[in-house]
Amino acid sequence: MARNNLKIGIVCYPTFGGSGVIATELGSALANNGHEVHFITSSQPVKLNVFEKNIFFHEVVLNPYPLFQHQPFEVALTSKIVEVVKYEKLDLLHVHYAIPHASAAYLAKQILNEQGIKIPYITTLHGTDITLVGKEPEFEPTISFAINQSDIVTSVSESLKKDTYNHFNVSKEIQVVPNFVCVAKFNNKESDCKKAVFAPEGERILMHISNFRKVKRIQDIIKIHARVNKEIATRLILIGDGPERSSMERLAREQNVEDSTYFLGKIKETEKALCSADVYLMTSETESFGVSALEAMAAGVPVISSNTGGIPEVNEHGKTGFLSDVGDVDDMAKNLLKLLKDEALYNQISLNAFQKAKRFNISNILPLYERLYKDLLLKL
Ligand code: GMT
Repeated sequence: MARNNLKIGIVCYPTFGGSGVIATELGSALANNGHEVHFITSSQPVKLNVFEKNIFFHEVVLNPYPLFQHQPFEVALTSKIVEVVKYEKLDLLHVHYAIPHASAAYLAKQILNEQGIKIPYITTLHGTDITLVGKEPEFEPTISFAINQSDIVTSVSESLKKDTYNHFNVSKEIQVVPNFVCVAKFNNKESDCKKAVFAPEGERILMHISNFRKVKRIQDIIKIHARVNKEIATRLILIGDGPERSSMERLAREQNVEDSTYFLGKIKETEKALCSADVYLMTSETESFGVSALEAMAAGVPVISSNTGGIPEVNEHGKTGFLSDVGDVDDMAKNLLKLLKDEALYNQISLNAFQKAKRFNISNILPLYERLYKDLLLKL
């Protein structure tokens, strides 16, 4: 294998969360570019196609033992990283989401060092590892340490970089490498779009995709739909699943919009859904970036969002959509009505959203990571 083609270990969550999706798509793009990519995860990442050339998957297996109240996942992950680095002769590790991946990578690096094997690791901070879970006292000292010990640290937005310095005892330089989208996949007008199934009378389709956690404030989305639907016929499509789903179904009934709200559950190919959307809603309490909003923009869909965290780095007020304070349902509904009632404005914002998404096209971001990998090897 030529030195330009690296052997890369990717550690990430295999689930539908944004960090796992970004890690999987980055791995696929790297493999497509000739690198050999080894995913080390607790199960096969949902978006991973193991039949692609240069892609390998190593499962972290945990066997139950009666003594354990909780399975020691981090120990199993560390041992699996050691095994894969050693036998697959990896050049570097790229860990996504600090908890517990950065600390497992740190420990694996020390173990391998004892055996004369040098393995550098790059940690990418994604969001809740910093803004919600990570800063809890139960995690903070370990996370600060593992971030500082990383050979390179990146964050997915300027906002997340600031949050990291504010919440953690981190002295390490953090480089911002924004999240990305494959524009060609989302801008596919030929795709088999099911708009008529949900909006047979030409109703306008509002859409949201997430893991239905509290932080997403899906209650705001349902309330916005309930208000706007009184003036313009709208249909709300909610994609994903998670802890808030049942209470949100209840809220849709309380707001009398259960017949115009569709809960579709988890969908792998979001491009097949977003081609039906007229407007994308993201009302999160906190959001380090908002990949699903970027995907919507790549499909030419304007975004109505809160103005928190890294969202303004993606969605620009009055240009690619509209932003309001967190929880300001009145303002969000007002902006949505303005957008839906003015065709010229809608078309301009849709075009701007698409143009902005192109800046985050994977072809622009992949070289940034490849450059960092080369820098990483120079540190050995
Ligand atoms: O909250 C999620 O959507 C999942 C979470 C994750 O780490 O899996 O997403 C975070 O990382 C994404 C990819 O970098 C970002 O686009 C999301 O904004 C971020 N979520 C939050 O900050 C709440």
